[in-house]
Amino acid sequence: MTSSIEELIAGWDGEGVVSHYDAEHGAWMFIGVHSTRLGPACGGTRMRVYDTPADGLSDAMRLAAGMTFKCAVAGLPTGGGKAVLAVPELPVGADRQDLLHRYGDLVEMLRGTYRTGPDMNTNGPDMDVIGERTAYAFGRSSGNGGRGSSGPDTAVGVWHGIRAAVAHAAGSAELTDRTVLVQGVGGVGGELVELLVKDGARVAVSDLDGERVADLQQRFGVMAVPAGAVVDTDCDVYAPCATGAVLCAETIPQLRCRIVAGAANNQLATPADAARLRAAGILYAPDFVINAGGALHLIGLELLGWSDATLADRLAGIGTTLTEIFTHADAQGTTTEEAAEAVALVRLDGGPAGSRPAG
Ligand code: PPY
Repeated sequence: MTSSIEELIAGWDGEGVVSHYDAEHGAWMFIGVHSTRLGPACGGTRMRVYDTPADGLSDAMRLAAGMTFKCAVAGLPTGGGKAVLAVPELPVGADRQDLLHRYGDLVEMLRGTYRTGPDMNTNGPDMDVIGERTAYAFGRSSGNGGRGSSGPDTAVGVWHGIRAAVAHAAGSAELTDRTVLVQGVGGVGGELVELLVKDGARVAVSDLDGERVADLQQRFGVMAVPAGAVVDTDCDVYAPCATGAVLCAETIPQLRCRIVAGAANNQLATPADAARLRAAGILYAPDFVINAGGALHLIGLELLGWSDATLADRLAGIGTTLTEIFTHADAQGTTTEEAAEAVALVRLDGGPAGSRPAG
């Protein structure tokens, strides 16, 4: 069911969308500026092949709204945005550089209202190329004034979040003898595996890329779970770190975990899935809270001039914030997703820009 571009724009609660069609590459560029209430709209640029341009626009809008909540809950003085480059196929070489240059011109046109960074299928070297046309690209290499990949710090934030969730559900943050299943072991999931193993957890991994799994098995002796068996594998913590929409009416009844806490964006297929998890007795760490480590890294280090020590404190704060959200949800009888949204709304509607959200 695809909505038209007009329907999507008419139905969106964001501030605006910038669209551009790049005829040479047959690529659509969409920048969704969801909110600048707390500061410039920040969020990565996703490059993907979509069935229709409207699907790309819809993705940009949905993800931009998620960034507004993510930044607000993390206490960042920034708003939410996201961009999509909807390409007929993923470009490489000079074609890619050319497309990214023209995209950089579009970002520059917004004069800092929207500030970008890496996302699905874009990386640090891409930000270097975009950065040749605009100052508003986070995540460039250090030689180009950036602070490198945010993947490892995203993983540190998720690790703090997992400890907080385990403490809330089981009374102690101790991970020894707890089983954590990490689905997707790329840039973030792979780093998370390492942190969990060092912390004494029993770790199981799953990834469509067998080489990644074999590498982690060899380095850390982790267990491998076939992709088709992830959902009904017995574990204490299920950590989705790959694609979104893994929690839905079909998968939730099959889950055999106590906690869902992972790095993927948009893990719930629909808002009703938060209630399904709650009814199943599963503690869910809202994705836009637990995966804020990447935004803290990019915005904290590059825009706010934080020291490494401040960043480390703020990454640990993800655990504290989650504990507050879990406690609030228990007290109010709501889902953790609703409790997290309430924290974001307090800050967006009432909190002075630059302050941390009230618990
Ligand atoms: C995300 O966390 O989903 C992002 O998109 C990270 C990000 C944060 C700030 C600027 C660019 C990318």
